[in-house]
Amino acid sequence: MVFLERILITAALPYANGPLHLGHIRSTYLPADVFARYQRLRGRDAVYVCATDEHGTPVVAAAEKAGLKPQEFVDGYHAKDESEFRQLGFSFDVFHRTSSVENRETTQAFYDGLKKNGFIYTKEVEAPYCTSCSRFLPDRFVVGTCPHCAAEGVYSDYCEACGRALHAGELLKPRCITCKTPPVRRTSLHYFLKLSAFSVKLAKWLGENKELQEEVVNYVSNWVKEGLADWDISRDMEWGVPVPGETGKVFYVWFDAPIGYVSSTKAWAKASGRKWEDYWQNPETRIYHFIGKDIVYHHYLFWPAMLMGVGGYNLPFAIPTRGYLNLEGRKFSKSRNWFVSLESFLREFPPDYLRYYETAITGYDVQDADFYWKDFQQKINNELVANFGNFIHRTLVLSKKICGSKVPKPEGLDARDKEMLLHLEERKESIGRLLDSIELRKAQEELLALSAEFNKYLSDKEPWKEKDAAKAGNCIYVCLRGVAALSILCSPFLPFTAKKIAELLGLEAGRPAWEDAARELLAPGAELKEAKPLFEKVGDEKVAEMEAALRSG
Ligand code: B3M
Ligand code: ZN
Repeated sequence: MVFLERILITAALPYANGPLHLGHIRSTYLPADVFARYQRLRGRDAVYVCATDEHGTPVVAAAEKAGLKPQEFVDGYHAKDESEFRQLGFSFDVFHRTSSVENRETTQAFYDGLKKNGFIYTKEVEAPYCTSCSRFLPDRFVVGTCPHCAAEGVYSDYCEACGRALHAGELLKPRCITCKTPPVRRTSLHYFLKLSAFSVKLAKWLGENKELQEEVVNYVSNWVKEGLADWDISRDMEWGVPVPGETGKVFYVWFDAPIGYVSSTKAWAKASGRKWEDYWQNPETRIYHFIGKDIVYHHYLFWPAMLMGVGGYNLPFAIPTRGYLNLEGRKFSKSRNWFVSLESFLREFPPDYLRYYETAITGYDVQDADFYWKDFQQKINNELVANFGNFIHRTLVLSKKICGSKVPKPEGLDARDKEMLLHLEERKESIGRLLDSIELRKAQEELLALSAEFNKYLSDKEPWKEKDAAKAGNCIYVCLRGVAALSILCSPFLPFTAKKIAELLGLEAGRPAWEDAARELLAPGAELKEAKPLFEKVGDEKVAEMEAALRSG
């Protein structure tokens, strides 16, 4: 197959330190999946890469709490995350892990390249050390007060309140996370990446790349103007990618995590006989990193600087960034039990319900959104079921009644019939344009607008009352064209539903066939399957049950 375009899509690598919840899905994995599925349907060479992020102090702290070795601990979450993601239909070409051999080798190669190019230096630094735990306390082993915004309970590497990455020693009033002792200072040799050397290049790249989200570029550019401090990329701990030539030192998790995008691509390429270099080093490939707004600093500054510093790599083409999801007006919090895990959602509802709802409440911007059970119910019942599902079901029921479940042959279509067929072509184009520009919510709205138009057409035409058999047949024929088109156009958003519709129509599901959506896919005379409703409404009792479960904790 000759591919017209090559695209690499990544979703932020989930930390293997806790269960996935509904909030994780919205900002990255779902939008990236909708985009990847669409790109493949267009026949483009699109690869969707993800992995678990398995290093860092959060993982070690969680493993210690669970009484497990870090490796055993992350093995569990790697398997669990992958299985839940697959249940939601996320079509990763590879779901790898940062504790892999590929990631260790690639990280060390990045380090070698940066060192060779003069961007690494070492320096003795004073680092927090806990005398009662007898260890250095990097990153999340220390909590304290943010020096920029004065927020309390902040980890020493990143402030969730103001979104700034913090440097070693900056945190005020530090305490050991395990035993609450204020740490003492001990010197240790640390490795630094000369981030300051990239200020000019980064500012230029941010200013010139029109695909980057403007609102994000605006605040990131301010950080560059404030001046970029060099970045401490080593840690005194055992769990991580070892710094070559050292013992007891590993790279900072944020150094090896984005390299996980590259190493996962390598693992995939090796397994599928492809070349990873085509994706990372051929300048014609477009790289899209889907992220949440909490990791802007790392993706708009650190990562491009690393790529620039090593040389020979493509820079990100776009970094679609989205806000947080709240739950019924409050932040998701596992510790406060304000939480709906993916696992518990999937026990109750079909995966496409979550896909539909979260796409419906997520624009291409950094606005936060809220998951409300009542809103979820309303959108599923009034939009997905009453509009989209209803049109498809009505059409199939009427096809049986009026045409004996055979696709009718069109004869002398009238102006309205023809107009509907034209609509299909137009909507296919406009939905495609929106998807290409990552306006996923708008694209899904157009999909629903299309089924609403067809519902109206069917209601206006009333083929069940029509005495003229040819006219009634024409209406069914046009509606079936609509159903067939919807089965393709909905598949990036609702892959499970798309498959069901294709089965009802006797179409082969999952072909790269976006271009065919508005064509005659069902030959007159073709047999249709027995109509079955695609969806069930979300009942009031179920909503009450979910709300009660949340509030009882
Ligand atoms: N592991 C998870 C997060 O902060 C973090 C992302 C890494 S992406 C290279 O969302
Ligand atoms: Zn301690």
